[in-house]
Amino acid sequence: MGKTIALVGNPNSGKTTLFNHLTGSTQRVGNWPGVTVEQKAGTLLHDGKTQVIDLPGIYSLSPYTIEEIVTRDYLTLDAPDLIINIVDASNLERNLYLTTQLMELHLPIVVVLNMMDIVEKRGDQLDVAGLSRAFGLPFVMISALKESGLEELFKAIAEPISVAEPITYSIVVESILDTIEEILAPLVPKKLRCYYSIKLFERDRQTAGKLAIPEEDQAVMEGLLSRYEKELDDDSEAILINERYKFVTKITRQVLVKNSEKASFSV
Ligand code: BGO
Repeated sequence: MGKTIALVGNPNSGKTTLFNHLTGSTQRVGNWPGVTVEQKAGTLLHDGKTQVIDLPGIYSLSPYTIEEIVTRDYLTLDAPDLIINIVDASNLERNLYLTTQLMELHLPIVVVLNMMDIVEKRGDQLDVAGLSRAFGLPFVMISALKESGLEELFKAIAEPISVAEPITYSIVVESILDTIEEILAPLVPKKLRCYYSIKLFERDRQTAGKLAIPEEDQAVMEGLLSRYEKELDDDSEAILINERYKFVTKITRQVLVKNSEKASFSV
């Protein structure tokens, strides 16, 4: 059987435009089973055999919208061979937040920086090698609208790509995640343990409901989480959201030089 690539990105990041270039007239449109969310699939024009699935546009993997549920269920249950994470490079910081979550799924990822024509028109400068180093992922610059960078993208996805590593959280968060992962060891396959431990840290009820965690282990997790929440005076989900944003903000500041900032700097 051929490989499967999943296209994942924020709404309006250019997913449909890229999907059209990748699959042309091979597209099939239907609905995801049981929900009225459109499902688009096609075959990669470049090799005529790889399946490309266009997943609903989302801002995070938290299950608040039906689109987020469809996308995260597909990524965790069907496990595509590769994620193409399409990022609106003209709105970098917000879009890269989703990338940090995708890195927790133990899947290979290529990040596509779309809308580079806008970045260039603004005169902003983006250090793509720096982004790639900081995230530990391949990044490719394209403009889906202008059809530039597509050959580089085809080359990148033809290369072997290793599984993404999650970002490193603060010491306390990492140590709580380690304990949750140990609790999950008999219940969840190794490659999904990181993702599940993060979901349990976030007190994601849907995930907790799927796992038969013994009561004494639930009490251990609850004790660790509530103590840390009290210490930081914040809920556990917000603690992780803050840490992800801090990571993304720090890197964005390092790799993006805005033309407007250059101008104000020289005044
Ligand atoms: C409209 N560069 C630029 N400049 N625009 C792009 C690029 C790019 O690289 N890629 C996509 N767009 P979708 P999702 C539109 O539709 O693919 C544009 O939600 C308009 N429409 O053309 O739909 C793309 O699937 C009227 O813009 O994204 C589209 O992820 C005026 O980004 C929009 C201006 O792309 C979203 C734009 C009637």
